[in-house]
Amino acid sequence: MASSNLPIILYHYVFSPYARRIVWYLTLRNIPYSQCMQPPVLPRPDLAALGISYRRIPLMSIGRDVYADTRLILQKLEELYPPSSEHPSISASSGDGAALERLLSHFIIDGGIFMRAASLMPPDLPVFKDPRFVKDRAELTGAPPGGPSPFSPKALQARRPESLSEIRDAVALLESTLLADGREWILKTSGPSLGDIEAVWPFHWLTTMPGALPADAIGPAKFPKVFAWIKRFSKAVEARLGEVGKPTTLKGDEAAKVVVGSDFAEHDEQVDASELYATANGFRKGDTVRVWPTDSGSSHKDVGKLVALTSKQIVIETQGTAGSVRLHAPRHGFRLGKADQSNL
Ligand SMILES: N[C@@H](CCC(=O)N[C@@H](CS)C(=O)NCC(=O)O)C(=O)O
Repeated sequence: MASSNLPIILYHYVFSPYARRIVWYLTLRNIPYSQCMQPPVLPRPDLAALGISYRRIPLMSIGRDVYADTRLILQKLEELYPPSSEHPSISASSGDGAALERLLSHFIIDGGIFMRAASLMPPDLPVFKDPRFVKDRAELTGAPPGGPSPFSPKALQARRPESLSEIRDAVALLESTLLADGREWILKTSGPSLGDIEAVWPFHWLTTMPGALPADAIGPAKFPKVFAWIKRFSKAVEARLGEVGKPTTLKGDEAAKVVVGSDFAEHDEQVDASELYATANGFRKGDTVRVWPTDSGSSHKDVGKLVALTSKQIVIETQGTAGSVRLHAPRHGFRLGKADQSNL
């Protein structure tokens, strides 16, 4: 269990749609945090100084624990900040609503909707003229070095028709099912909820990039309910952002000092002896292990001492020039290996 009066720092960059999921959640729940802005391409020395080689954005520190992956970050914030008058709940704690939150997360992230949305970034965006960006994103996706990048303007153009069809299908699903009865919010709540965050973010992102969606095929005329909902969501979070104000921005070394100088957010963490993966592979607390995501950014493997392995998370202790931290990764979408098994 995490504890709540520790400093929270979000490592991100403004254009990251994944990071926006966390910014919206923190904002809607009035949870104070600072931010440490990162470059959109590698290297990221602020994270390397904490001994972290995980390359995706965002990461979030709570005290001296650092969390990778928005799904684990949201789960930890839910634990850390139970509903109160200061931090009202925006999630369904059980039943159909909780199931829908999880299923929407799987649909959008594991079901490929986000990757399809990423393929719809307009190929003429200035960023695609930057060879560093194109190469960096090829590395992210595991494309063979030296080969064509899936994020070159040509490759994007080639994938566009198929991606448009997938995104249209997802928008049509929302229009004809969850939003069909004219409700304002996905889970029929009185304001935007976690269910809305889980469903809206890639579509919202696409509407912020002129030229990403052809208005006649995927726009308000064809899908009025979905596009009105995206606008409503955007307005509601902008209004909340205006009320709670901007977070403090810390430089990398300032952030590192806060992180390594803090107490841990989680205590008494253990390798759960009943975890099949631990018994089958002989993992013990203190083993030197490697952890990495299996879907993208997989060549960035974090090495450290195993602190905990449970049904929900893998925790390792990393060592960087600024000090050591505990890095947490969710079980879903991540793999744990022995540090000496370099063939994994
Ligand atoms: N499953 C991860 C995915 C995160 C992700 O892919 N983030 C993008 C930015 S929106 C990224 O890291 N891109 C490459 C980079 O910035 O290095 C999560 O939920 O946090």
